[in-house]
Amino acid sequence: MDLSTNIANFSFKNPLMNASGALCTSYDELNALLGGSNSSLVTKSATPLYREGNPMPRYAETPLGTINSMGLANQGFDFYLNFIENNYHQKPLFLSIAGLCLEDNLAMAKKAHESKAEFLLELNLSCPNIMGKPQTGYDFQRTREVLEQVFEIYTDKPLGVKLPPYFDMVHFEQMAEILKQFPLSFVTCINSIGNGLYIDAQTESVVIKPKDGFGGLGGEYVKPTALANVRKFYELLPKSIKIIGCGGILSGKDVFEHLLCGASMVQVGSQLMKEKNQIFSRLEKELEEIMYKKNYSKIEDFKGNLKSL
Ligand code: RRO
Repeated sequence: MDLSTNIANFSFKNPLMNASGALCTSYDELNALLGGSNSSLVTKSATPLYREGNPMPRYAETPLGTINSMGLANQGFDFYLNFIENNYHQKPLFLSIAGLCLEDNLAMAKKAHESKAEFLLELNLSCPNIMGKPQTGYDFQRTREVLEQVFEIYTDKPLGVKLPPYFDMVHFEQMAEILKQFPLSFVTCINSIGNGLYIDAQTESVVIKPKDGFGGLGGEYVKPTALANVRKFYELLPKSIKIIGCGGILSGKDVFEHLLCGASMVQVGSQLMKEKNQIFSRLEKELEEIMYKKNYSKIEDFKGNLKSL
């Protein structure tokens, strides 16, 4: 079975990687992802300097997924770029950045541009957990300005954006019109569904501390929203912009569904947190079994081929 896939000039031996934020903040976590059967990894979204993040508890597991409000807790950009520079020969790697302002994104993009390492850059336009800061991806004009300025300095390496979920056909179309105008290599759909509220009836309390319990939802809750976003952007964007599917992947069947909607790769977040890195070999095996039963020998045999009625 051939599970290989491509984004820009990078080849991946299978379509499996972590979602940014899931087990990719510390050196030990990143090192474990480097050794796993996932073909690639993405680092925790970085800011120029170390950030402590929001007060704890700021992550909770629920029966159908997870809720988080980490608040961009990370080691700082130089730590992640350094990790990539030391390890990019081992696997194709993604570096994620999420500046709190345009200047921060430009400063990090400039350093990434100047690095001799080869990697893909994922620009996170969709962090839902910074108090007082709306998600860039929900402000269409701002998204255009950010991309205009980033592409002025970031010209050589592949660049993609991590998008928030959209829920309206007009919003899919407006965002696609903007994204089309840039030489993006990929878009990642979706970040967590922002500002959900999970509560515990027994204790009559919220389960995470920041923002009175409001946080980003991931896991089973979000799969239909994720598939809708993957599908719509696959249809609306030129085929040179690959889709990375993220949201609700618990099994090989979920991976298959994302690929069928048009994803070239998939990212695993909540279920990676719950099950740890061994999930990747299970997902790989389950995807292979589904492909075998359906007589598919490679991803191109079914990628994007979702049928309408
Ligand atoms: O750090 C976070 O709170 C966070 C980020 Br940057 C993000 O993009 N998505 C998310 O669910 N949490």
